[in-house]
Amino acid sequence: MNELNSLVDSAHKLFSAAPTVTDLENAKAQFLGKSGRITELMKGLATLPVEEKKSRGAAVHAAKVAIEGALGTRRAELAQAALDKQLAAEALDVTLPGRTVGGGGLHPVSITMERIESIFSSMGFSVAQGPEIESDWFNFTALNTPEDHPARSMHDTFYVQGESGGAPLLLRTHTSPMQIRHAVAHVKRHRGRLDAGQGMPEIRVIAPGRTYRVDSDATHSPMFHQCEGLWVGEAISFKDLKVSFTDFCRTFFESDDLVLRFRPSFFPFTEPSAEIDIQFQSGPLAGRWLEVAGSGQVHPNVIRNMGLDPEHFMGFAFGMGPDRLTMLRYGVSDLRLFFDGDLRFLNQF
Ligand code: 2NM
Repeated sequence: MNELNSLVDSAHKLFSAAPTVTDLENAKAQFLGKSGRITELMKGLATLPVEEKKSRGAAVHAAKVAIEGALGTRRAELAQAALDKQLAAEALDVTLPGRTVGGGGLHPVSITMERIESIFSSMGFSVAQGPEIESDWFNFTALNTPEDHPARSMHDTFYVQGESGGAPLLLRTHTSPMQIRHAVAHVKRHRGRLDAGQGMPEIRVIAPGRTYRVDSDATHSPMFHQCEGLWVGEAISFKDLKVSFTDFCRTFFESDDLVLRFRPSFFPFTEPSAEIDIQFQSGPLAGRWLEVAGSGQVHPNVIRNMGLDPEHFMGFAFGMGPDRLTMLRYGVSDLRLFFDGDLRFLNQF
């Protein structure tokens, strides 16, 4: 191998071995710099005779071109390596899930409440909400509940300080007082037509909300939920109660073959009265009778307290416990789980 060839060869080896751009530029200086080997050889040409200068010049030039070529190749390799490294370091994983804000959710009993409201709304009922601190009049007296009824005892009802028009105040024990309020306002609004003998649009309302009783065990909480319903018109009968409530239960439990049983009972505010039991035909609760509501034809005294004449108006009412409906729908056996605020339980809904 002649001298020029081995010069090109050693440049090639040095360049290829240069790990960084700086090393490469230093190696370049050894050949192409001001006092590099090629530069020196170029300078040496000046002293040669013309003929030799020509052939020697061409050979040195060829060597220079080869060295520059090797330099360019290595520069490109190092630039590509630097780019690859940067791309790897700055890579974005576009398949990574985004950071989400922890989502809230409705309480299982709220889900049930909304479900009840939506089903009865679709049947033409309005939704009435009102005070949880009630007067003794709306909670008991207007509902035909006598002074000596056990529900009025200190053991069963939370009384609070203060009074309303001479009547004691208490935490409502059911949501029916709201239905009385709603009915009284409805009758007042249509007083003119009633007095002119033109009748009145029917009262069709449900009253969902919190209620309170002195009671606490696996199936009773001092605060619980109720949803009561009321439908009053000129000829709203027990048949309408059966049809409406059967429809509701089958929609609520998504079960077309659900069977209902109306079992004679007693409430001061209805006559006749009935407990409503349901029976699933399939699933884990199949075959058992499960109590879901109380109901009946509104007592004439209660119709009168709504401002209506019981000789011309009648209807039905019912009351159910959304807490119990939630337990049945989801298969929960201890009511207290709903009110302990344990997110490990609540997040399952
Ligand atoms: C029940 C059972 C039976 C009821 C009665 C009334 C009203 F306002 F019309 F008098 N509202 N709800 C009622 C009737 C409630 O709960 C077990």
